[in-house]
Amino acid sequence: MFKKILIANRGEIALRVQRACREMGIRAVMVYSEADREAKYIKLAEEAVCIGPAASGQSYLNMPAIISAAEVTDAEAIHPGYGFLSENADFAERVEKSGFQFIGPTPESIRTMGDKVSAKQAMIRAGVPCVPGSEGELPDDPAQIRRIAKAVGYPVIIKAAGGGGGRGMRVVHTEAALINAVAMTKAEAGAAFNNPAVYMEKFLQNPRHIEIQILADKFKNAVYLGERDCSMQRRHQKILEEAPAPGIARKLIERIGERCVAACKKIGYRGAGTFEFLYENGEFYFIEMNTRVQVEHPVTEMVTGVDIVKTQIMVAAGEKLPFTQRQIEMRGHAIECRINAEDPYKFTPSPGRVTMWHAPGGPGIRVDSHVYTNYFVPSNYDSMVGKIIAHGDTREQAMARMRTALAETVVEGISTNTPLHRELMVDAKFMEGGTNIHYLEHWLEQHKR
Ligand code: MV4
Repeated sequence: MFKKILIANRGEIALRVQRACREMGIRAVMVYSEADREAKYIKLAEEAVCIGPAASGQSYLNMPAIISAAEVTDAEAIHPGYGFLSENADFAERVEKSGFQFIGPTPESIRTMGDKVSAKQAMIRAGVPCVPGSEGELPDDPAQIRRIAKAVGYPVIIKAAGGGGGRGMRVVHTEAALINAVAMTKAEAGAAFNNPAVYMEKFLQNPRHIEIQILADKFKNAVYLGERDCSMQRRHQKILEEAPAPGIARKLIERIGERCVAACKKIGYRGAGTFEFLYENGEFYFIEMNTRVQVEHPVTEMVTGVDIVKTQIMVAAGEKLPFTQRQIEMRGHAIECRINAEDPYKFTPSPGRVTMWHAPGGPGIRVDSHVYTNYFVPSNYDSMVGKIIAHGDTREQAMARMRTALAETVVEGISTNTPLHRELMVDAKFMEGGTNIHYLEHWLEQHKR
């Protein structure tokens, strides 16, 4: 096992990985920007290295600074967390060329999944069901594009190969709008991702966003850890996630989970990964794969008892997965509320001094946050300041525990979205379960203030 790991991230996920290291007896080297100097997880770290000024381009995205920090501290591996460099294949490659283990998949896997056209082709070959659409990149010939759209059936969606997470997409309802939409998406994709390639899919009108968590080692062992329902989102920012997905038959999940595992084995995937699906009318359609640990990983940890971050580190060190699929059991239900430093209804960022932080507790409650009373939320980064996770034997119990936890939560000095979570937790449609990806935006429209 590694003796020392460098954690190339900040905030709650840096603390989450630091905790895994402590538990495993691994020394954690933290890196920080000038804006994060005062953070408690930096003060309490065994070792910490400043990698640059507040702007992430000069610190958390600064590859030479991070690799140098690993060199001077004699770390053996680098954990990228999520966001920042976590899905950057060039970074993973530079880490390994510098003699460190990247805690994640191979650069080739990251590259394949980063290009949404090659990702989809890999999944089709591996037998994972995908949204019907163009076979690969769209050709230039307008007549051919029209023919593909006609075969797929309107409405269609044009997506950038270099996009993902909702960036670089355009819905097309009629043939009259098609060619212009393709040209616009290509131009935007060329500018934004330096890659003008686009592809086409049937546009699903009211899907849910269901994702499958997998873990794989370097010996082609892989397991799936069930699913998460991440449909509650606004402008592609998830705000609440849960596991399992309400109302989806276990048999269906098992079938799709087994497909994901088979795909991992086929492509030689290693580490943690997430297969994102749209789910509509009882069918799963693959859209993208994430090659990192995700913000919402704790709901899966709560229902399976598997420590995803620890397992990521173990398999990166070359150990075998410590469990087989048969040993994975799902128990109860978990819900995660993301706490953001923002206006709860206008969504404008609310950075600044937290004059009071009181985190909830009690049975089934987990809080992943780096915040404490007197912490200063910098304006340079994402607004998420923590996550409250509630587990229960049933979804009803998880919701009841989450309501109690949200009632106990006190944050003063900045605005947070806790009031929004308190309202959603007593919303009739949410309580019923199974709301789709448009629900929150419609709800906000109807609850305007
Ligand atoms: C779609 C879709 C409907 N049909 N693809 C948005 C994020 C990116 N991961 C894929 N996205 C979508 N792809 C087809 N063929 C609708 C979305 C979508 C969405 C997906 C998941 C979660 C939230 C979403 C919000 C708007 C649109």
